[in-house]
Amino acid sequence: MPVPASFNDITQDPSLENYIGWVWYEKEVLLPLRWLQDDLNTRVVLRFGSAHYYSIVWVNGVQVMEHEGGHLPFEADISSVIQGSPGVPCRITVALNNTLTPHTLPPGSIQYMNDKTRYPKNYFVQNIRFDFFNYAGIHRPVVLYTTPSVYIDDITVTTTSSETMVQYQVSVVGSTVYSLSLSLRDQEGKVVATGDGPAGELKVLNPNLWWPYLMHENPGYRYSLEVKMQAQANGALLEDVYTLPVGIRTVHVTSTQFLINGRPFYFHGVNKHEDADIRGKGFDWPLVMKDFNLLRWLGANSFRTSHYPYAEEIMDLCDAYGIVVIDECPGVGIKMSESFGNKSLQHHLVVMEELIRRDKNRPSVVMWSVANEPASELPPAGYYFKTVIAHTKALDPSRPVTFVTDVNYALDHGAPYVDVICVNSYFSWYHDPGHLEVIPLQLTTQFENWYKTYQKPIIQSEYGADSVPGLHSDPPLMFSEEYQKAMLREYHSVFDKKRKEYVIGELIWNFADFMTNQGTTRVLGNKKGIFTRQRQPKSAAFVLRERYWKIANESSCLPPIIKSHALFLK
Ligand code: BDP
Repeated sequence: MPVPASFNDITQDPSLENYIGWVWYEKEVLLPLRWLQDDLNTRVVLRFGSAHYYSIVWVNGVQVMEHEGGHLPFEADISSVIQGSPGVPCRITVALNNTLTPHTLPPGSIQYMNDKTRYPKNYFVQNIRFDFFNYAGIHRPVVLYTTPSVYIDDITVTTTSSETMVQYQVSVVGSTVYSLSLSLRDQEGKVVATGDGPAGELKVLNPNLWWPYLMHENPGYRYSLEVKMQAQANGALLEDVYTLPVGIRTVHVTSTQFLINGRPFYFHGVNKHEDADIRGKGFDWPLVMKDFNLLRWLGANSFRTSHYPYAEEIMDLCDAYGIVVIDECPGVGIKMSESFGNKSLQHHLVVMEELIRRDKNRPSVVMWSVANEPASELPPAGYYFKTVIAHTKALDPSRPVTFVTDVNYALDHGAPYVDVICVNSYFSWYHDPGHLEVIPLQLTTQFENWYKTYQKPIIQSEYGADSVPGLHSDPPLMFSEEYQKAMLREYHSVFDKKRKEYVIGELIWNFADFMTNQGTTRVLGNKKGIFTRQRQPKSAAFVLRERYWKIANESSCLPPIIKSHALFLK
């Protein structure tokens, strides 16, 4: 089985495609001799970018770690297991289980079909309440790396632009006696600030701020923070050096605006999935680069990581290109009342800790989303979201927090705790199917109700319609490319009115068609993409492209270089 990849679509075996339960991976690798001999001062670490969902890992038959949940990295120090055995291959064994329970994220449940007249013995299905194929496998790169035995374990950086300070905190593990020196370099390699010790502030004169794509002619500017640690251990001088890209930017939310570096930011972007033919959710560089080229072609300045954290390599590109991210945890399909109990809540808090630890230093991440479309009308959702959101804010006071709702404004128990209202709606699709004419009234009412109740800015975090590429109909009928386009136009006319007031963003559902469970409403998956699963544009992509470039062009701070590009598009 290739790694990284989902295992589901690699073979011709339908039972592997829909497999639920344990799978095993095993590989032998030869390690450099010096890793195996230098047993005191070198630490060897085995790291997984992600694996779905529950993982147990052995090295040379010794269990070194277990981890609950996909989409996030986990690692273990394997030095003691491998050292002292030069020349012997290192055997890495992984057992993975993709069974979901009411307390995993996402939740799910196993249902045994006990009617012997209809199902074979021990027949069961896994029920999920989310709309994407439940791919499993080792989805992201697996690496072995080394550090000295005294090492930099973590760095936290926050930035404020008033005095243009970069605040840092460094944690070192392995000894309490060490020295730390820091230097911040600009993109020309010039040192612009220096510091020492485990915590402090670096002052940057006339900084180049990190700006979103289409908001500045040089978006995604990142300094480079070099952190150098030195320590004496076992008679040797140990040195660990880590270089972290740092974008200087601020984020603020008012009752009507989302401000990046003090300027109003309007999210014109997409929702995505990690999903493609054959590889499923497996990380794939050509696909990732194609997607970023399409985002830039589209004039999208942002996306939400619907409905789980994306690969770190993708997040690196967001930082570099200035693509703004609403970073969502895998809290999708939280519908059963059991999933609002203490066991689920504790796990949700741990997942937020893992996500924030991974992504806290990323300038592209401007907001955390703790869930998508939970049953937030259920009374326990109030305490549940109050707790998850408070915990998230305690871990990272520098960013706003939200969750994405499709519950009626008057019934939602989680909305009081969010900083930005993110609302999904499918007028003329799941409600009043075929009736495009209801959109203006229903969408306006939706916005007014939410705003009157909470006086918080609103993002239309999902809206969309399926279209089967190549199906045409005029007048527009559902599933044709024309219907998808017409639906967009109805929504856009309301957005244009409300973005003068308190609507701060629109994210289309979805960037590309994606695979789902089979069902009577899904034709080889969800077809709400503006691109096909193979990343070819449907007609709707051109409508959105024209709109996004027009919005960018209207923005007063747009530099001439982008304006001319926008003109060229016309
Ligand atoms: C929304 C969900 C999203 C679905 C979409 C749809 O958030 O995951 O794929 O509906 O049905 O409710 O297309």
